[in-house]
Amino acid sequence: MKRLNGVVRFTFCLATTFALVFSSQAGSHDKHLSTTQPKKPAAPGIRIVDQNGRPAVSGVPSGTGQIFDVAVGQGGDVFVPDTVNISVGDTVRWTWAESGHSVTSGPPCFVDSQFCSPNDTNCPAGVLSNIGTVYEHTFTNAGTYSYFCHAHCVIGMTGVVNVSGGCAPSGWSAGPDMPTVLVRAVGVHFQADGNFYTVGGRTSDTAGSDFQHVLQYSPSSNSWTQMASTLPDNQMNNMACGVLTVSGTPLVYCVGGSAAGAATATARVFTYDPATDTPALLGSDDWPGDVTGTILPGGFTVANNKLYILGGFNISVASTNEIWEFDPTAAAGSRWTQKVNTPEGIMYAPTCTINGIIYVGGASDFDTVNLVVIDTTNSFSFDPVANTTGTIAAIPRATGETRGLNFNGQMYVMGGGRVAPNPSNEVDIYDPGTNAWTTGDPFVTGRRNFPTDADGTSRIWLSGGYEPSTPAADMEIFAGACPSATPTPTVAGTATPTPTCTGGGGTPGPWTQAAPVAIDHYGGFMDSNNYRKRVLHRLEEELELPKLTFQVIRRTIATLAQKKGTVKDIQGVLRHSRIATTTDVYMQEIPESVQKTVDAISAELRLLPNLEEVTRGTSVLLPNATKLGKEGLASC
Ligand SMILES: [Cu+2]
Repeated sequence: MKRLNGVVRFTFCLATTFALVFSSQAGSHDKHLSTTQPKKPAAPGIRIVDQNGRPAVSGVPSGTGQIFDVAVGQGGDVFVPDTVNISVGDTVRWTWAESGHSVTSGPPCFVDSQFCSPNDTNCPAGVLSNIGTVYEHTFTNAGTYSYFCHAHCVIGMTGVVNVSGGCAPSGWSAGPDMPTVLVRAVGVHFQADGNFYTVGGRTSDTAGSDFQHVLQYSPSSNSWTQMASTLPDNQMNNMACGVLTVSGTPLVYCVGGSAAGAATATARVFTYDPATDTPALLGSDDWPGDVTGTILPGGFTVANNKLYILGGFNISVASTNEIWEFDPTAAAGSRWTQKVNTPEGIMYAPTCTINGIIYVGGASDFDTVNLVVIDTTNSFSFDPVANTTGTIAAIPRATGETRGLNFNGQMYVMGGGRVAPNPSNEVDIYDPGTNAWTTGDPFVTGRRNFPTDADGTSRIWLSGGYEPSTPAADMEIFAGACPSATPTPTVAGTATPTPTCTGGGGTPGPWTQAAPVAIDHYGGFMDSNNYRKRVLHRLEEELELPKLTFQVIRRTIATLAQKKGTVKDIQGVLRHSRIATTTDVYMQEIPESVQKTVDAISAELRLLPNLEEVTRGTSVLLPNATKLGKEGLASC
């Protein structure tokens, strides 16, 4: 049944995909293909190569130290493919198809020096390399690695390497205890070394219990270490922290905070460099959101190398509703910019950034009648570029005093809250693509005000906090589910697919997966990168296709349509400006491997007995059907 459902969904979504391909991708790859590609020797079963004849990236992590190829400047100022999904220990190999480009790590247009062409040295220089250059980097830590071309970042020449830390054992497991009980510290994943840090916090609620230290959890040794340095002051509780990169160096920035038992709050900013165990006061640019000296930061998150603080807590008075943007690269004295206000006052709010949009799901508030902190379901989005807030579906339970984490493009709201039955161990998952909430695998012990963070792709760490009112030291670790139970296509003569998992085995984890859609929650088209990740990659796994991209679909359309219409018709459907593009690039004899994917898709479609009935969208295969009705889009 799963298989058939997959086919039905595939058919529905293919219609959507066709529409997206026509509307957003038409013509964009016209120049990418050549008729004289070297061919890999054909292997049994389906095997796909890219335009250069190299093995195509499957989108499924390998876990076995493989090499993944990316072409630099192929067909324009782009990386092809611009997203690769690999496992720890895998290598990405960039090959220059054109001169005048670089591979430079960092959030778009900000060098963070984690890796760079041609030799990983002096990354801020942004050395451009010539055609034929080959640069390799092996990824040893899980995480989401953004990179860009130094010359063309501003026009969108960017790429992403998603590095999975593996998938076993899937689900929650206990980690080692911290060296101390700890509440109200901030959890920070530092991608450059792969470690999870706690910054500040306190060991009880009595004055003088402030913890002016950083704890380091190393996933590789599965152990905690208290760093030697001492943080600048005792206002260590409820800070807003995030990793920002300046002049090629990523640092942890922390803003605000209070001392245990105090009714005042600092506005100062300090940095902490995990690489050297060095804290430093910024010395300027105190947070303007705390002009009264009594306001703690609310929700916080990093977007595009800027730290955002949403709302706050005017201690024992009220929640606040200002949004402040901190740009570490701006001149001293001008690093803060006030944005629009939040729709309601929020504090201790679960907040994260997904594809540049900031989401809040649940938040504490202050009951000004009974003078107590309460939990709410307040939820909204904030677009930091447009400087607008938006509505989203409200989190299904009230919570607060916890974090929201971006985990594989969804927001995970981790337990939290203080009004019974909180604090909770529930994990609520918000999917921006569907504007819907689901419930994830809960962790074991409910808690609030605990340090937590994720590597973005495969691990979530949390530790300590109030359980339910007593400071704790225990740790829980989530390992993401295996990306697919059958990550590698079966090769004839091999008994079983090669699972990348051990221990937990090939059983998919318990995390929920929303159905793919093509409409975002504003009613517009989903961003094509999102669509590629959420729809194409999932269909690819579900149908065990080795590669499913916009390009493969366009080729499929052209090839299938060859038997159905004239060249002119197909040119119209694909919106090619020149008929030569249609005939020479898309309708030509294509590599055997791509042909097999075309055949596989064709076979899937033909398997369905009542195809015409269930896919109104198949009309796009007919000549001149360049405009799709809305119903075709809404069906998946
Ligand atoms: Cu470039």
